[in-house]
Amino acid sequence: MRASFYRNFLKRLYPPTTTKASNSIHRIRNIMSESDQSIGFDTPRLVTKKILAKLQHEGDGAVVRRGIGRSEQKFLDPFLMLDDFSVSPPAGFPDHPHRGFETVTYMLQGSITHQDFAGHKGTIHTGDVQWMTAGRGIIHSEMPAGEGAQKGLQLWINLSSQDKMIEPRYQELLSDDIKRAEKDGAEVRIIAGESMGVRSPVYTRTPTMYLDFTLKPRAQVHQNIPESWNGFVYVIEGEGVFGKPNSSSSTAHHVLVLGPGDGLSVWNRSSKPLRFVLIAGQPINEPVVQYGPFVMNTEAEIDQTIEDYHYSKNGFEMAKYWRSQ
Ligand code: FJE
Ligand code: FE
Repeated sequence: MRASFYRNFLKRLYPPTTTKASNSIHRIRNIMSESDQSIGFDTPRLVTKKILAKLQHEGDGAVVRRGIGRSEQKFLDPFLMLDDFSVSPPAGFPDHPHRGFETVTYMLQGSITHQDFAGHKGTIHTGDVQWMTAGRGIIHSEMPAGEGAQKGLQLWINLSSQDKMIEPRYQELLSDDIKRAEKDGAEVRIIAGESMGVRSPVYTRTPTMYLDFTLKPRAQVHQNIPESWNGFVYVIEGEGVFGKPNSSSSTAHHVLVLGPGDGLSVWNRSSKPLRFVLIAGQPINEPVVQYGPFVMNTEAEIDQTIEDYHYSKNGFEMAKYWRSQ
């Protein structure tokens, strides 16, 4: 079996540490804890591309580190954009539309208030997630709700042609409701998908995995990822070894695009915590035509969208007199 081959390969590189050869109980325990880390996959995914998300200005005075959606990586089907954002009042993302995809906002520090043209209003705080399906149309503002820098990640996930014009909807996950799991110094918050036998309740129209891992020094993790999906890592904090045990380490603010395989292995060999998100999704395999906040399949659909937005129709009806407060 290839899984056991890989496990043995790792064991050879990382033999269980024993201080005394005679200490057979320790030896057995160490071996067991290693196999507890059970690698449930056959083919480890390797990092095929490493991209530094440099700072740029967006919205009205906000700064973002764009990981996906920059020239080095325009698109990673089904992902259109990943921004690591920081906004301090009075900066923010004032009234703007979306059509044809989902935005997922995950707060890392502080709060953001969201208001939309259908009267929805809400504030998400550190650790909370807003999963917004824009569908046929949303116009909203996203503004900082506290003093100083309010930080988080915003991911844009494409919708398939049959879902682009669905009714908009929101799913809000409060920090306390986000399920966690922990194993041997590796903690995971499960925003979407499944990890360590725990599943998120979020419904993802485009099948998606969104996991937030924190590894203590010397911890490792082996996460399954469906073989046909595209995936990447974004390093939030610290330094880690991704893919294979002898690869060079990656530091904060890097996107690591993953190659083919059915799982990811990560090691924290540093003396500080390592925090990263692992995001993967089923590719849609359709043409993508993007015009700013509108993402459709054809130029004609983009022209139609611009017209709908301009004349407040086909989903943008509420736009006519609406302004955020
Ligand atoms: C947008 C420019 C933008 N990244 N991260 C153009 F800035 C935006 C936009 C955001 C955004 C909002 C938050 Cl809360 C976090 C972000 C870009 O709103 F939609 C377009 N079209
Ligand atoms: Fe937005």
